[in-house]
Amino acid sequence: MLVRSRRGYEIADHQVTPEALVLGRRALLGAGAALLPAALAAPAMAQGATASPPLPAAQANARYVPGRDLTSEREATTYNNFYEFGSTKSIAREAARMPLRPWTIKVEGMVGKPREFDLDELIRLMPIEERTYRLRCVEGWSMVIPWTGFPLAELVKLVEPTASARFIAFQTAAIPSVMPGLRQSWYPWPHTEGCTVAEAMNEVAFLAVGNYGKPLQGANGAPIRVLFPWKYGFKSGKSIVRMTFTDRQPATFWNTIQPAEYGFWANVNPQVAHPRWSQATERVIGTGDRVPTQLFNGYGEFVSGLYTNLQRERLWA
Ligand SMILES: Nc1nc2c(c(=O)[nH]1)N[C@H]1C(S)=C(S)[C@@H](COP(=O)(O)O)O[C@H]1N2
Ligand SMILES: [Mo]
Repeated sequence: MLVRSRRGYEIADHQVTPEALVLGRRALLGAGAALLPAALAAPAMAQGATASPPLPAAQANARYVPGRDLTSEREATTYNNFYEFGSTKSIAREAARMPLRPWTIKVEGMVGKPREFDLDELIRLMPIEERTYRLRCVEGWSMVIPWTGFPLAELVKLVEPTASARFIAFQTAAIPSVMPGLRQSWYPWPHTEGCTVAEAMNEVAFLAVGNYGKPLQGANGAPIRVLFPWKYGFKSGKSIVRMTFTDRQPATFWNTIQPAEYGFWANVNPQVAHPRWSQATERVIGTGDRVPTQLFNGYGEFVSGLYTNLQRERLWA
């Protein structure tokens, strides 16, 4: 794991830069820059103005043991759920058009210190590390992905939630010029997800800005996405622009669409079937193996204590 991640950072410099140029040009064209004289458009393109800068150095954290082989970078960056870009798994090319800078995250609501962070400023403030987490989609497949980022708790502490704040709503960017999925007007855009403040303070909750040692790609929720690996993947909102602290359980995307199938809590449990399929096993992307699904996706030792007083809630679907 250590060796692998270090190699990732070395790659980042010479591989991400050309990528940044491509992204910058695509994003500009998308924004109508094709109409500009080439001489005007060129400087912005050359700087990759809307792409992510390289990540700071990060140590791999060995506390969270994946227990399975890493999913290949190719699979993890090309087999995705990101409905803003379409409802198939193949949205990586569309998602690469997303403009990633400047990027701000507004943190507001029931906090003592509401604040709008410039993403690069936030990254400088936070303790950056690498963690390899399992990801279990409610559809019955899974991956193992090395993420670069920081504990969500560190950001929560910075804004000082008030005593009555109990939940956090996470809002995803909605950019019609690059997100064709937004035209599917029956979905409740913008995408929102939510957790309790207690869940956000749990050590496992993570905000990722990279994976495989490189800045996140659009498909994985660039430039910043949240991760709750003990919950089904749909709880891990991508491309976050706003976090709102509140005393009420926020409306969330899949729960609004189909409450009978997708609950607010959505903790992984192999014994609680989805109404239309079993959750007992999962298909490992890349190998095709079927393996048993674990309670809390294997993170129970860290998170089960969050739910001891919530036994009357629908914790598992
Ligand atoms: N904004 C947004 N976030 C989202 C989704 C989405 O469609 N839109 N899909 C979710 C689902 S269902 C899963 S399984 C994970 C997939 O993350 P990955 O593509 O990085 O593996 O992202 C989650 N976050
Ligand atoms: Mo999912």
